[in-house]
Parts: sequence; structure tokens; C-alpha cells
Amino acid sequence: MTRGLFSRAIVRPPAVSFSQGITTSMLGTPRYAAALLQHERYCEALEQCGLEVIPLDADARFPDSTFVEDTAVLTDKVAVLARPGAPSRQGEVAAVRDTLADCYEECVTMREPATLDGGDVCQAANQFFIGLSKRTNEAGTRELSAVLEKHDYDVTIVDIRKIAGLLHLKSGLSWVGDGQLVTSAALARHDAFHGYETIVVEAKEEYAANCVRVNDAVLVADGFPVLADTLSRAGHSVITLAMSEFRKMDGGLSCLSLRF
Ligand code: CIR
Repeated sequence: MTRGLFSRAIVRPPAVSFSQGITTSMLGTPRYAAALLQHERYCEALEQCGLEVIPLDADARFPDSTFVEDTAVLTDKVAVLARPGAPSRQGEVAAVRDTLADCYEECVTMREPATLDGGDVCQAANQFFIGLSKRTNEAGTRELSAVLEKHDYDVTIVDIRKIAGLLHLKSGLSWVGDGQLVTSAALARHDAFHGYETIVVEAKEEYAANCVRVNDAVLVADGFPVLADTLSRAGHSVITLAMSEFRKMDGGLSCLSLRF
């Protein structure tokens, strides 16, 4: 893969147990049929961006398993199998391991006591930001940093434990290419992001800070017109996608795929 260009994405459709996953959102119970449909549209958008979509089987033992991004960190050079911070999610990694073993020469497995959710890892070209969060512990940030630095990536740790309402680093941060980051107001002030052009989302559009650059397009959650307009005016080709059912379970656009 050329850096910044993706050719494949692993996805996992929501399982029938989806509504039993972890959530803090208080937005109500997700409608399963609607979640399936939104997931289908998401996969179609990835295909429209030129990606081959690799679907894993849904697994009702793991209600949060559709949020497949949290199970691994994928780079041009190495794949890292994560160890999700929520114990109920640790079993999700096995299916992803099998698929990645066929795709990567080097696949590193994170070990206890490390915990890390892929949603805490944001790549911006050669730079990785790793969130220290309620899910990703210090051992997790150290272990991942060591692997990435061995492969000549730069790493910066961003402590988000005191930022209210931010589950993962990427809940409030996205790299959209060309030196540009989309951030929540709280993260925009962080020293780690000096030197980047930041597009700061309005308070009422905070959920949309989790957007995803996929090749020539940026995927943005539907219903957040200010960010969609700002990105379009900055020259990005924007694809909006309905995310209501995933939002009810604290999930955003990036969590629904592992792109590589
Ligand atoms: C969880 O709490 O683990 C899931 N309900 C949501 C995970 C969202 N993942 C992500 O933002 N990377």
C-alpha cells in the first residue's frame, strides 16, 4: 500500500446482540434492521472509494464486534493486534487475527497488562497519536509506541483521561490528509497538534469530529452540515453516511472498519 492510500477494509456487520453492547449515549435502543442497512451503506461507500471490503462473520457473543477498528492497528509495515480495554471485547480479536495473518508478513500481538483500543490511535502520515484513555493504559501506549518506533514512525501520546465525554482519541480527532486535522474544541488546544491546520468542529457537531479520509474522499456522519460544508470548501470530496444506530452505542464512522 502507498502511504495514505487504502486498498482493503475489514468490516464486521452488527450481530443480533448489537443492542447489548456498551454505551453511555442515552440515545435509546438501536434498531437492528436500521443498523444493518446503515452498515451496508457504509460498505458501499468504502467500495466507492476503491476499497475491497472484507467482511468478517457477525458474532452474537460479542455485541460490540461491529466496531472492528478497536481490535487492531494497521500500518503500511506492520499489523498490531490490540488488547481492547473492555474485557467483554477482548474475544473479538481472534477473528481479526486470522484475517490479518493472511494479509501481513509481520503481525504483533499485544500482551497483558497492556490494553489498547484501535480507536485511540490516529495516524497522520508518518506520525501516530496514541490516546491514553479509559480503554488504553500506559502499558498499551508503551507497547504500541515501541512497535511503531521500531518501524520509524513518530509517536506522540495524548492523555485524554480528563476530557469529559471522549471515549477514544479518535472520537474527537481525525486526520484528513495534507497536514489537516479535524478536532473537537477540547483537543484543538492540545500541544500535540501544533503545526497542523485544525478544523475545529462546533460544540453541537462534536460527534462528527470522527470522520475518515479514505483515498480521495472524506466520510462524514450525516446531519452535521457545518463540518461537511467546511470540508467541501477546503477541497475535500465529502460522502455523508447515516450513523444514528451506531451512535446510540457510542460508535463513530472510523470504528466500523480497519483500513489498510
Ligand atoms: C464500546 O464502548 O466499546 C463500543 N460500544 C463503541 C466502540 C466505538 N469504537 C470506536 O470509537 N473506535
